[in-house]
Amino acid sequence: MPRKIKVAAAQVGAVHKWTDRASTLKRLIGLLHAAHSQGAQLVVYPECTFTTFFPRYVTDDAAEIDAWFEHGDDPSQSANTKPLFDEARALAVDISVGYAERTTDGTSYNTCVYYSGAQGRVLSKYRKVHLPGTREPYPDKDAVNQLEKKYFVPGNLGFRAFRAPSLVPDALKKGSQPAESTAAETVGKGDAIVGMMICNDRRWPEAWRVLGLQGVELVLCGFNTNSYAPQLWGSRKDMTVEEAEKESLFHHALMMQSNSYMNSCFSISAARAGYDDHKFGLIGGSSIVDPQGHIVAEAKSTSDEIVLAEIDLEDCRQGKEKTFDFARHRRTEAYDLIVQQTGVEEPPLLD
Ligand code: CDT
Repeated sequence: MPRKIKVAAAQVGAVHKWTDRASTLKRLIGLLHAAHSQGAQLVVYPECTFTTFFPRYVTDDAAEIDAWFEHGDDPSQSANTKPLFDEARALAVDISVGYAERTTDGTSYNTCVYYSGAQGRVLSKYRKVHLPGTREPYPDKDAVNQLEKKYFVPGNLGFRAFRAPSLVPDALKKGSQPAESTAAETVGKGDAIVGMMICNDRRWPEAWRVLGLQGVELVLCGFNTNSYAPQLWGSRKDMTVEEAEKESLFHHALMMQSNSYMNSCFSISAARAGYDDHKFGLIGGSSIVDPQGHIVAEAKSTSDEIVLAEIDLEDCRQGKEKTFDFARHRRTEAYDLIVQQTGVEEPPLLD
């Protein structure tokens, strides 16, 4: 039984430090309209969508830092961001959007929410677990900093999958299945099972597997990935800027394709791309990947761009029922180190 939906990544090009929020918001709403006019039911935006990617800057100025954050629990009600959510509601389009969250108790997270346009409310929130980079700036003044450990704390919500109610037509709902049907007979027939992660999380197979174990069918991931960052990883010091950007894009595709395949799910990734402040390069490569690991749609630019595809969630079934039927093939008794140990412990040296 087909479960077809039309989905989009809204790639967002350069947003400079001096770009005013109102003009960025206008671009985001423009992208929403462009996606909607092509039939998109769900639009995925990047990480920290509403501002430039500020963890590259070094400051202790509280007012400057405050201005990068959305304050409070619900960005659909916060003055800076509400117009995007209101537009999603008016168009009845679902959106997933990343932002810097400052909670009412003053804690800072790198967050995204899933907002149902049809229901006009946030259905799920995710806070970034894997914060890359450093707490202190690099001594090398020319290095591009990634101070996420300074500006955020690790997310405390885990990787929770949820059902998005308005995407799949004729989805099986609770209580609507025949009384005698077993749980196995309802699998793969309900509303879309969605999971979210943010940027660096996509490099960690543990994150994908936790979602995979909840039957995830669609993983959404907004990102800001440097095209040249030899001080971090992914681009060696001896690489030219062009080679490093190619390598960074290769790794992005590699992780979206391999993890989608190994968890038999679709994925949508949305980049903040281009040259922020005309000097900080971020890769594009926003994509939609299918459960066999193939890229079905991909950005052609590093500017504002809609990447759109019609996908059939039924295509997740083949992998989930065969090669990656977790219930039949996983061997948890062999995986204890995964949760008992964080860093590497090598076997002892030989005599
Ligand atoms: N935003 C974010 O998490 N970026 C990291 C570091 C990029 S540096 C090459 C990422 O994993 O893409």
